[in-house]
Amino acid sequence: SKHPLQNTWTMWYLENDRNKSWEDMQNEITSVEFVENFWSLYNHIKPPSEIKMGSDYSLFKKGIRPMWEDAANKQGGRWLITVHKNSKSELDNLWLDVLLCLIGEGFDHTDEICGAVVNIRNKSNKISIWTANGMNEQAALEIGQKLRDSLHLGRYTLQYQLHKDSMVKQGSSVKSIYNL
Ligand code: M7G
Repeated sequence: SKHPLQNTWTMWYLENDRNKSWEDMQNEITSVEFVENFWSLYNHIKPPSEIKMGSDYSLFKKGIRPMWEDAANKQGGRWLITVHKNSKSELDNLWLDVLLCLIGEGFDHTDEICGAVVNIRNKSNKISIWTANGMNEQAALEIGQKLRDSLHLGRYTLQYQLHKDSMVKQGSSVKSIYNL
């Protein structure tokens, strides 16, 4: 028999398209509620290092859209990891480890987790873990520390940014309110 996950998770793919609004570029791929279905999905799709420049994958709890505007994300923010461009396998391994952290629910404040995103960009790739309430410092820090420990982040820094700050940024970089 199959092994149920604690939550059902939805995978999204964003493909850059000048003729569409940002929201319309988001495509829901599928939802998984069993460990076995997660692996079928994972094995079926390209790793992040092989998808088009400008595209994203997102994995979010079912019912939460991977956007700032969703009620579950509105007050939230993200732990951001800026991934060096020089290693494809590092990006792919990090993304898989993040997915496993999410579906494995290894956090004390697991209800604060909304999802995770990987952005494939020219400048640098980004992996971020979105949480529900940026003002819940204790939860944010516990999640960040857990990520640091489980992902073997070594030289990478973790920066926590509020979505409300990302929304209004105009090219300039968004301030981070916590750093690990
Ligand atoms: P990005 O894809 O997060 O990072 O944001 P990038 O700057 O490295 O490409 C790029 C642009 O996508 C933003 O300036 C917004 O116009 C749009 N965008 C990104 N996100 C995450 C959202 C979102 O959650 N909601 C809306 N409405 N637009 C977004």
